[in-house]
Amino acid sequence: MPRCGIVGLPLCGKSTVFNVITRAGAEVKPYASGKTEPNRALVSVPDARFDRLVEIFEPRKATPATVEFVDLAGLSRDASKGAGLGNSFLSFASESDALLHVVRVFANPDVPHPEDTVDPLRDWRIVEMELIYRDLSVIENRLYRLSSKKKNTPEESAEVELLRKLQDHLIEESPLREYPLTDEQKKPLAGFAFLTLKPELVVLNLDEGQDVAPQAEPLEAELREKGLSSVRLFGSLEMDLAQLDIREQAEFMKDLAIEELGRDRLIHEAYRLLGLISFFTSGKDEVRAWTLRRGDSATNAAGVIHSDLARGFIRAQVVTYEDFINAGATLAACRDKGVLRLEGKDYLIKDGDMIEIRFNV
Ligand SMILES: Nc1nc2c(ncn2[C@@H]2O[C@H](COP(=O)(O)OP(=O)(O)OP(=O)(O)O)[C@@H](O)[C@H]2O)c(=O)[nH]1
Ligand SMILES: [Mg+2]
Repeated sequence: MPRCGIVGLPLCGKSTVFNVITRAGAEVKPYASGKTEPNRALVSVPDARFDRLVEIFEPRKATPATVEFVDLAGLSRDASKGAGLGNSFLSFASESDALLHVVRVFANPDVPHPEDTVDPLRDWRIVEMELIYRDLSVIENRLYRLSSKKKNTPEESAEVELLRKLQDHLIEESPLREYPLTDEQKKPLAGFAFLTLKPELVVLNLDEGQDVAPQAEPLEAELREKGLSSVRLFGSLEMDLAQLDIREQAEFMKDLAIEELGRDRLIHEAYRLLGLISFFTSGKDEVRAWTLRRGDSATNAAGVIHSDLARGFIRAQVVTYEDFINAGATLAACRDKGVLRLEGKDYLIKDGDMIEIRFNV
């Protein structure tokens, strides 16, 4: 199950953003809680194609794709040195596949700011620095252990050489994502779960009607330059909207002249950032969206459904969602139009493929 960890300074609105995404109702308050156990929730990925397939097949069961979101305790300055809830927080963050970094842009005088003033660019840098220091300490521990061995294997010597380079890079206060790593080099590094190698999406948490330009633009400019994505979100407002039913929500959005919820954009962007795609299986029993990594093959897809399907894989019957709809939304019509394909083991699954696995065990 892909997992997205929510990070940021204390009181920047992490639990608010978590509630917006998950509609879970986690506690949100204007003082630090000292809570270390993170809030977790599974979120269905909104997907209009999936909704349409459910309408067409009217299955007994409909199962959308899901991502787990984890709301962590606030990360203070010097957390990597053990300040605040520092290290326990950082170890939770390392279990995530991607980070959602929340930055406070809202003013709200009732909520104290750990750095006293609202300054999104500064705050983003403080947290980035903590992530960098955390990665540095992971490398230092590993180098220490390797150097205390009598003799290193050739693999270990190669590891030491690479880790030293990464260490220098981090000491320059640069995140590992900016270090040119080959795929070959990345593989053995996976076990370290480096925080600054994880994909990161920045959420600017602001108030509706707030003139954000002077506050948010320096950070947005910096993120553009670094190639990181960001999303603007009215945290408190969307959390309130998330409590309403669909019709009330639509009315409020009209009154406030809001065209699109940040929530859906945020979940889509997180899914894309995680490098994930969806494929569908559909029938009268169940319509289901399954999750794969971009670049996964037909046997990977079979294995996600059931290990037997991967073991006894013969062929995958594939039609793209668009072809299926354009052909008239039945498999027979797809067959007539010649858009139904039989693919082998190595076929790379595309986002939106509708699949049936032929197998024999
Ligand atoms: N005005 C305004 N207030 C907000 C917004 N987002 C959060 N707040 C307020 O800020 C306070 C902290 O919000 P939380 O979501 O609990 O922040 P947090 O980052 O989870 O806090 P910790 O977990 O204690 O670090 C609460 O009083 C929220 O109501 C926002 O977009 N606008
Ligand atoms: Mg919180």
